[in-house]
Amino acid sequence: MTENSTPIATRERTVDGFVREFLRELNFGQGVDLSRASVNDQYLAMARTVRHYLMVRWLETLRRQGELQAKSVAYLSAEFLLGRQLDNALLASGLEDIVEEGLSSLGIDLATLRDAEVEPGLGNGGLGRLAACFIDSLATMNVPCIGYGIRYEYGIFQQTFVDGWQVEKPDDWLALGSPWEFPHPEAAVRVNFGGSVEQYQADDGVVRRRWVPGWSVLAVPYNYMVPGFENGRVNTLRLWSAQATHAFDLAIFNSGDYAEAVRAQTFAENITKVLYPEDSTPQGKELRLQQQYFFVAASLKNFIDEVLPEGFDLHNLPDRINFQLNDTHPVIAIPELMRILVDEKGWDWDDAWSVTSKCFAYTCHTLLPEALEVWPVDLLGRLLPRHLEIIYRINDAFLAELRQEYPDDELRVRRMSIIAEYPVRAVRMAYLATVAGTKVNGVAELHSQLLRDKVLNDFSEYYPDKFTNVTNGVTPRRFVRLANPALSGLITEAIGDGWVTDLDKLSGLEPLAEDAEFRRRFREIKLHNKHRIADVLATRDGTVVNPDTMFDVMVKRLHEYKRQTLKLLHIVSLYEQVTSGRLDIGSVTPRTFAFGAKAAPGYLLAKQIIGLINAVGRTINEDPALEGRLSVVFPANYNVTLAETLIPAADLSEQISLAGKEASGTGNMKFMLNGALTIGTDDGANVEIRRLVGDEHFFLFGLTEPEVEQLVDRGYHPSAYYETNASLRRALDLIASGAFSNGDRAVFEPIVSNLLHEDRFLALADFQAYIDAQARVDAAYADPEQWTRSAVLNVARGGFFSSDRSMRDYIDRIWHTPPVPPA
Ligand code: AZC
Repeated sequence: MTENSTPIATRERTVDGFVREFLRELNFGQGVDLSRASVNDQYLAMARTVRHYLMVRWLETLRRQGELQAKSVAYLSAEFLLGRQLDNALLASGLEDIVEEGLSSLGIDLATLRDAEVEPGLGNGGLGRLAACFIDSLATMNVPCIGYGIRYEYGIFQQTFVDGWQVEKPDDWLALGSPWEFPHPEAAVRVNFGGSVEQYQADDGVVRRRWVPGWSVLAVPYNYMVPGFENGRVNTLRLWSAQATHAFDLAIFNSGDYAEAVRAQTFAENITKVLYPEDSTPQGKELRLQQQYFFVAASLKNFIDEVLPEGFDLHNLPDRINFQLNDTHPVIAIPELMRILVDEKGWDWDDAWSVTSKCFAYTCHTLLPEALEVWPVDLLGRLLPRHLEIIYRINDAFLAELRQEYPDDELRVRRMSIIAEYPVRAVRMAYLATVAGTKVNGVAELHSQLLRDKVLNDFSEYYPDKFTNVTNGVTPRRFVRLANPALSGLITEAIGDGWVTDLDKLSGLEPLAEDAEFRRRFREIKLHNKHRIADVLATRDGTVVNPDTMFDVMVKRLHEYKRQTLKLLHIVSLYEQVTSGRLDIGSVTPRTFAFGAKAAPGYLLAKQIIGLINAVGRTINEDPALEGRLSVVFPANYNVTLAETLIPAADLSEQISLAGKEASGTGNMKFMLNGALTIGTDDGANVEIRRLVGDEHFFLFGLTEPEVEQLVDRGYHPSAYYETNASLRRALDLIASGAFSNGDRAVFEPIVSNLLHEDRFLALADFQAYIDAQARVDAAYADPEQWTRSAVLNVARGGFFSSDRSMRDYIDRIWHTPPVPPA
């Protein structure tokens, strides 16, 4: 690196240097002076200043990448749930101390600026947040990676409560400025849709087919920095925004039809207008398929035309890139690459297939059959006619192969067809990804096993080597180092700071679980974190929580399979026993039950459950007899930012999905690493958490996956549990009586009757086991020394759940992309 190419970063890493840079940004970037600057002005200037410090590293990373042409990962994901950027950028660049001091010399409080940042909520939940953790880890591990996704103008909706019911508001996250992005309108690429396919005679005399699109839009890239932790590497996240090819029709405008004049523009820009808020029940909406093809087509084109050097021989593409498909959303990339190679480059089919089938790998994030995306062929054919043809041809070849392998098993062949025939003819995207991908992975051991043995069983028999597991992980930078500064300080004091990039080092804390003084400090930190969230909730919502209680926390999307209702039945049962006088409040472990959950706007039962949680919460919180001992908090709009203060305060982590339904979970890992104990079923990554931490430090309950299957096969009758279990009956009767709805029995009737007559996720079957496990929790909590010992061991044994480890597994098992040496 020459001296000239490092203007800011190396020369001005001092408090004075930072202050100068900051004031310059405030004056020349925001156009205000300090005395008149709003908090938002200060935040924007601050963000840009920090950005400058990373810039040299970013440019250097790009330059070296161009030079080395090392094998990279392109992480294709319709969602990146990034969370706030400022703190992460400060941490990565090692500027925290300088900045804090510099700002305070100007009379500015860094915390106030932090709070001014609106988080980019460009994802629904697990899968989107996982993508954000993964790109953080790859940057930190010096692995070349480019993230490709969608720049939604509106992210995941803002949740508010009106009388306890969820009301969604648009998430206008760009309204106050977006200092972390770099738009490149000059690098926009055209993405086509619709039209038809024609046959023509090419120059070489061969008859070929090509797409004659009906309409197109521009994809404008917005680049984001993805800084590694203190290693000087800055990878890129490229999010695409849709723009019309022509702004508007001047002739129509002049004739006075203003709405018509901008129609095309509005239509095009709708593609990236808003994130679909369905998590795990995709709606087969045309706009959603448009979004998927839009970002994937732009990304492939960008990679081939811009990232690869000129003249690159695409036969070598598999040596240069892995396109990782984050769930089925980007799977349309497979026929798109075939189309590019066959139609645009003129390759023959077999050559194109041989390259394409080496470039992609697919991660599945679900076990719910309804979450596996399927696109009706009439819709797909209308929007992407050539891609549909290509998919049919891929399927023809695949079925022919299968018939050779299974000559007498036409039933199996049909089962495995990429094209489903019922209820409508449709493309099964997971099957397409499995046929074309080099690998298919689940996200926890149990999940991968169930994929192999059940969901994709035919495929795992046919392609035994394709199937693998990579257990999820979370980034310790954001979810420990930043989210829990007090605990981080204690850990660093005990074992040094190497754990931030090598989380296995946490095992060094094991002996300290036996050290009374260490445990005392650990407890003190937990209490401190409870006060911290109590302050946040008091300021944000005016909610009062008592830090001197057990924090029992369940935060995740609202879904029946996750069983928030089971948690609720526990609470209602406790309340019922106390108010009916069968249980003395003095003998109840004081608890604060905390929920956080958004429901998909169209998921009515989930929204009712939110209403019920709030109604029960209101009743309990208003009961003077319970004051200070039992309370329920449900802060609206649970998001990454709230998670960062809530999780470090938790004592008990609720991971109570029905066994065999939660693919992995990642919240469970964040809680563990922040010293909460888990009450959980044998599901997803809970299985691995329990194995690592040990049975004595984990509260296991409930049916196992095979038991669930047996029970369902035998015929599950939830009402039988209601009839034979008195406390369950009393709890359900209390809800049904209208006790939480001013006597109105109709309000929560659908929830009660669903539980009694359907209960798809066996909440009633697991009720008693859950109550018993909660009694074990109470007993354990009564001994603070033993509890803290377990909590410390949870941290010490949680190193496996770093997303750095997940990335190593992807690299070893799927990508084979070695890190490049640091600059
Ligand atoms: C989630 C899974 O539900 C969760 O168990 C997992 O930890 C997470 O992905 C990351 O792998 N799934 C989703 O968010 N969405 C879909 C469509 O599965």
